[in-house]
Amino acid sequence: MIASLKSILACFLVAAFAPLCVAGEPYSADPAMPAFELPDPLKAQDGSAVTSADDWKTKRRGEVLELFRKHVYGRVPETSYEQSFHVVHEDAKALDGRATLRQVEIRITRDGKTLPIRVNLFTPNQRKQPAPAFLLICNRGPENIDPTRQTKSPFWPVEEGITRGYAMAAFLNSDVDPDKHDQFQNGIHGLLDEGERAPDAWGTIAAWAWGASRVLDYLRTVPEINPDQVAVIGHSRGGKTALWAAAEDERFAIAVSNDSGCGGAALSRRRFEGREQVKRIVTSFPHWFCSNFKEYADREDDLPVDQHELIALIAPRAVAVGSASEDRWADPRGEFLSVVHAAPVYALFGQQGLGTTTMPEIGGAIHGDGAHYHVRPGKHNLIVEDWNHYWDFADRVFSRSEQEQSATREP
Ligand code: GTR
Repeated sequence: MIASLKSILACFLVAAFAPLCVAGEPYSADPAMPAFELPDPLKAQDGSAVTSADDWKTKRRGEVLELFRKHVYGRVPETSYEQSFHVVHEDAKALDGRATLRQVEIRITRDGKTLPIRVNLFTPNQRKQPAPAFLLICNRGPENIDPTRQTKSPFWPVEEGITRGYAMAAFLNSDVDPDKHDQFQNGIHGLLDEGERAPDAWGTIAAWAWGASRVLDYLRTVPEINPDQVAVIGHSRGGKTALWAAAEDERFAIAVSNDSGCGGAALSRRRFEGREQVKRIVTSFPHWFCSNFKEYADREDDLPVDQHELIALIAPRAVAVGSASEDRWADPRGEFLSVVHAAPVYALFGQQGLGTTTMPEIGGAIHGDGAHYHVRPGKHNLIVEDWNHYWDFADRVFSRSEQEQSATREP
C-alpha cells in the first residue's frame, strides 16, 4: 500500500516537474542570458524513459555517473595501494571534557612511498548512541581546523557542532593533492597515476573527493560515530568536491555544498556576464577537472550533463545547497535551480526534494524532503549561520529527537 502510494506520488511529481527539465529559463530576476535546454535526467542513453527508482538505480544512475567521470571530473585510476589508520594524538577530555579529540593519519602507501592524510576529529562525550558526523573538506589553511582550538574559525565551528551532538571531522584538501597545476606530479596523483594521462583521467577535485572517501573509511571504524550518518561538507571548491564525493561514494548520507558555484551546484548552461563559466574555470584552474572538460569552454550547451544531474546522483540521499546573496560569481539562482531540476529523480523515490520552484527571499531557507536550500545574506564564505542551517536539516534527515539533540548540550 505504502509502495503504491509512493509510486503515485512519484508519477505526479515527475509529471509536475517534467516541463522544467526541458524548458530553458529566463526567470524574471535573472540577468539576460541565452535560452538553453537542460539534459533530461530521466531519459536514458538508448532513448527510453526512466520511470522507476529501480530503473534509476540499475541503469540510468550509472550512465550519468560515467558521463560526469568522462566529461567533467575524471576517473579514479584502478591502481592498488595500501591504507592504514594511525591515531597520533588522543585527548579524551577535549573542549572542557565535552569531547574526545583524535588526530589521525591515514597513510596511503604504494611502492614504498606514503601519502599521509591528516584528520582532526572531535566526538561528543555525552552520547546515548553513536553520533552523526560532519566531515569538512577544508580548502583553506590549517588554522581553520585547529585541533588545539586556540584558533576558532567559523569555517569549522567545532564547539557548536559538539553542542548539537555532531561529531566534527576535517582534513586539508592539500594533504591529498596540491591546489596548483603541477602536471599531476605530486600528491595522490604522483602516487597512483601510471602511464600517459588520458583525457578522462582524474583531476584535482576528483582526487580531493577520493580523499574524502578515505577519511570516511576511517570514520566508519570509530565506535562513537554512526557509520550511516556521515555528511560531507565543503565550501566553494570544497563544495564542488563534496558533491562529487557523494556522487561517487554512496556511503555519504548527506552532501553539503556551500557556495560551490561553477562545476559545483550552479547550472553550467546559465551563461551570463559576472558569473564564472566553463571557459574561465578551466583557464584559471586547469588542474581541477579532467582535460575533456576544457572542450566545453563556451560550448556549455554541448555538455552531455548539467549540474542538476550531479545533485540527482545523490538521490535518494539528502543534499543541502547553500548560497550567499552577494556571491554572484557562484550564481546563487543557478545553485538553487540545480536542486529544483533534480526533483524528478527524487520523485522516483517518493521524495519531493525542495517541493517548490520558487527561490526563497534572501535570508530564507527551505528544508525540503531530501533536499535543503538557503540563501544567506552576505559574501562568499562558510560561517556558523550556514552550519546552523545544515545541522537543522541533518537533524530532520536523521530524525533526531529533541532528546538526542540535547544529549550533549550543557545543562
Ligand atoms: C574562485 C573560483 C571558484 C571557487 C572559489 C573558491 O576563484 O573561481 O570556482 O571555487 O575560487 O574555491 O574559493
